Amino acid sequence: MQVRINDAALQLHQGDITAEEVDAIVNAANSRLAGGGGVDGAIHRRGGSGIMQETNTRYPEGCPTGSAVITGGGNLSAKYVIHAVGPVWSGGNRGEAELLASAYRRSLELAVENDCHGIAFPALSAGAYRFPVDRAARVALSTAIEFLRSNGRPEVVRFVLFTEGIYGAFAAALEELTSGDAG
Ligand code: AR6
Repeated sequence: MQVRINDAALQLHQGDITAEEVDAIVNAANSRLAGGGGVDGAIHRRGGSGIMQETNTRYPEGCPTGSAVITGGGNLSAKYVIHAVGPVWSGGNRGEAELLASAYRRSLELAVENDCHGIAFPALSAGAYRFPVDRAARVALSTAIEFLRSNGRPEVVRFVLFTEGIYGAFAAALEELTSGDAG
């Protein structure tokens, strides 16, 4: 599924983000940048140990929740990995939605600053961090749409959703957010 926002494309794919051939893939990291399970484990396994060496050297203090940092892509097809730290869901009254939006925004800014034409995101916080997937989808997509409307870049913003269920939630949210748009 794809919608156009200005000159950019916002796309939804189902699959494994580690195989993506875009300039930057986004990792759902933790604030210590310590690695873990889920998409984080998959990226470090496939990308090799150089990625963790780089985060340790360049970002020894880690990365605050709601922000992101960038490294090279190691053995991945992607040139860069952007390590974004989404919030742990704890009921919705602790600024989780704003922190999640901020993690997406900072990732998009880093992509533009590093001349990335394409960026691929997983559903940040929607796994181990338990953010309800429908809400996570609305936050993710509305943040990307707003960013593309203001900046027109990156040219391709792709969400790579691991399961059919999560893909379905993103598709429904995208439909809802763009219904009434010219295209
Ligand atoms: N490609 C795309 N999406 C994936 C992949 C993959 N290869 N593998 C899992 N997902 P999670 P979080 C989906 O738990 O909730 C880690 O331990 C998954 O189905 O990876 O932000 C970190 O170190 C889900 O929809 O990230 C942190 O400690 C989405 O990616 C913590 O988990 C996010 O799930 C971060 O938790």
